[in-house]
Amino acid sequence: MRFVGRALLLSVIAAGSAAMAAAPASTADAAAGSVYYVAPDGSDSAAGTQAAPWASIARAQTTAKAGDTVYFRGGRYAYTRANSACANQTARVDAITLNKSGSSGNPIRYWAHPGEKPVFDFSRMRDDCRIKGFNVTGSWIHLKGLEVTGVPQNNNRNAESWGLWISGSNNIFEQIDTHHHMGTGLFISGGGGNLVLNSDAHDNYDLRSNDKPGENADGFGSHYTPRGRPANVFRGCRAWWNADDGFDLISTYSPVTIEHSWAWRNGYKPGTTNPAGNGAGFKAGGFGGDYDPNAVKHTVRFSVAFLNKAAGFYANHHPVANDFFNNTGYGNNPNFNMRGVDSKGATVGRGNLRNNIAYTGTPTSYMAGTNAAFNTWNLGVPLSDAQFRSVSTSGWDAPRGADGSLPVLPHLRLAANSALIDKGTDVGLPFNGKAPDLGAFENDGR
Ligand SMILES: [Ca+2]
Ligand SMILES: [Ca+2]
Ligand SMILES: [Ca+2]
Repeated sequence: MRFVGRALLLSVIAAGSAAMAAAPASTADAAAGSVYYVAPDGSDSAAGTQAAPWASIARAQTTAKAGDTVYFRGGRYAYTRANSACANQTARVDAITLNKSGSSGNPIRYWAHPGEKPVFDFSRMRDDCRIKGFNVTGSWIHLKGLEVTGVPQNNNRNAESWGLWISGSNNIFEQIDTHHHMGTGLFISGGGGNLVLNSDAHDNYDLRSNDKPGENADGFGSHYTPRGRPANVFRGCRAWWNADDGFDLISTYSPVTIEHSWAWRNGYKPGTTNPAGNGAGFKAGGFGGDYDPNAVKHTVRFSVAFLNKAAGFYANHHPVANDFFNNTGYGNNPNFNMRGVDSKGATVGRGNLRNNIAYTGTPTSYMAGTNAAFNTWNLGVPLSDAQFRSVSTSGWDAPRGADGSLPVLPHLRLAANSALIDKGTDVGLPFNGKAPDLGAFENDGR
């Protein structure tokens, strides 16, 4: 646990000042502000107290201000229509609009009541245009413990709908379970300094997209943020069985850090091995294949990709070299694809790769031009199932810890006598023993 704590501390520092400022909100215990309650059987004309809760998040937002906490009781919050009409069949509407901001150190908190599971169910919405379940345009908002499901596509004239759409900044999305949408689970579009923490996105499938079914439903996305904004950070997140990609960072001009996150079986129709969309585990940038002089470096570290339809870790024609440190790719096609683009538009390998494991499947592609060292394919270390405590690909969706932390599984962790222990090189991140190990899970010596 000590190792994890140090890793998180360094991660927060690396994520930049905005993320540092946001961090205390996730651990704040005593809200200085007022506390309100919402329940599925509440009433928006009630007082918003625990004894007389409101019924809707919209009602709560009209009263809650910076520093306040709104608790949601367990149960189902079902939506059947958006909060505005579709102007036409390709317009965008919201079920829920969060447009009221908190402030630095005093977010507005929309939290599950401790030990309870509020479920926001949008599956019965019939609006005939593109739908955002949650549209978060405000900043300094902290959502925690909410399940978000079922945003539909109700015509075939568009690409995807979205579970959560975020254009605000400095928000925290913690222990969010976003799934079974006809589009991306959580989609950052233009915001910066957002932290997505210990959240899951799975089984998303845009079966009515007009380009091609399955082409647009990613688990998590970060796109279109202008240059110069603080990093958006994904930490402790899992993305599985999304029809397109697990994590997708195409077309963004501010940095993204993904760490301690897992992606598997993306690119398939959920629950099957029938091909659907692109199928990258971590798609780290790119601009539709073109060179873009404003590209910035993204970071993917301490993360695992396995059994994705396409690449586990993919540069996606990114113009600059991203950092890929201490990741594990298992059974992807290939595990690391560093296909980048140079200023003349020519294909070239782009990536800084250290301490990574590529095991089974195709190890790598487009490595010419990368800066790669101390990875399994550079070192010639022995690779076999015996190097790991387990190579199981099931059970990765196990329940999280009470604090939202990832389940601790033996899968793809190094065996006690593994030849991959201490074979890495110091990249400025925490490690145990005399050197970093290879892969996503540093051996703790036990
Ligand atoms: Ca796609
Ligand atoms: Ca995608
Ligand atoms: Ca070590």
